Amino acid sequence: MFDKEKAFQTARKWIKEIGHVIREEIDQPRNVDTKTNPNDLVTEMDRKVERFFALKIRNAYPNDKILSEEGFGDHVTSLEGTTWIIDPIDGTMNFIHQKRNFAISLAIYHEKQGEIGFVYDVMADVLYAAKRGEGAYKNDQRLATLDDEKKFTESIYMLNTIWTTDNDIVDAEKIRALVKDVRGVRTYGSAALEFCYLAEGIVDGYVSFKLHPWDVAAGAVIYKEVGGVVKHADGSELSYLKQEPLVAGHKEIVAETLKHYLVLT
Ligand code: 2AM
Ligand code: CA
Repeated sequence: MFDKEKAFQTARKWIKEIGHVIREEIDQPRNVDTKTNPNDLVTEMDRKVERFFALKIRNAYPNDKILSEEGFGDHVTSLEGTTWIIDPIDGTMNFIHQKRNFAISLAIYHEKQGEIGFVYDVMADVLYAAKRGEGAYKNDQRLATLDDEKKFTESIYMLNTIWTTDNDIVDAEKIRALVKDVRGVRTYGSAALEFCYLAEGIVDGYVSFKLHPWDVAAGAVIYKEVGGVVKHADGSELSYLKQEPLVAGHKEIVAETLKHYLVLT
């Protein structure tokens, strides 16, 4: 049986525990390795945090699956049963260069539904959390439902500026048009935190084209609780099983983005 409240409390405790360790060790010297390209970074801390969660989950929930970034998880091909989707450090580049603006992202999906989402801004000690149907929280503060009125031209939009340069995934000319048409653009470097900023209502739209399930799964649960929309860039639902291009935001802003600006190549 899936005991949602117990899983929520247990995961919360683990996140706080390992978050404390990260803060304690933030100034230690780091070996930085690269993965798929010279800017795709990983440290011993990414692996240590993921290993921590994997051991805890395998011990307490031996029948559950783990979908995670650094290799301690399972080969997950469906979200049937219960799946923990984990990014031990989302925003590794920020972790290394800035020692802040990174997050632990942990979601629990049960029978294909995102039931629990946690995004922990470790250095700020801010925990964003949601249970499906029960609202989203920033620490103890319940986040308000999004305003109905939000104009695309008055929105603040998040995107990595790399997508305004020629690339194989999306028409960069359309993305440059989007940059001109919205009020302003921000890039924070952690997809999980970017979803939480959407949930707080301090930014209104978001596109990203190469995110993995662990970057997105927890933030999507949190954002949907305040009425946010999260879609595949072709307008369909995300699978949360593979790398996918996405658009997220206020309902009207997602509609406008899909209609005028997203041309996948
Ligand atoms: P990460 O730090 O867990 O790798 C930064 O723009 C956001 O994109 C972060 O959420 C980051 O997650 C993710 N990211 C970084 N490099 C990536 C890559 N090569 N492919 C896909 N996502 C990446
Ligand atoms: Ca990561």
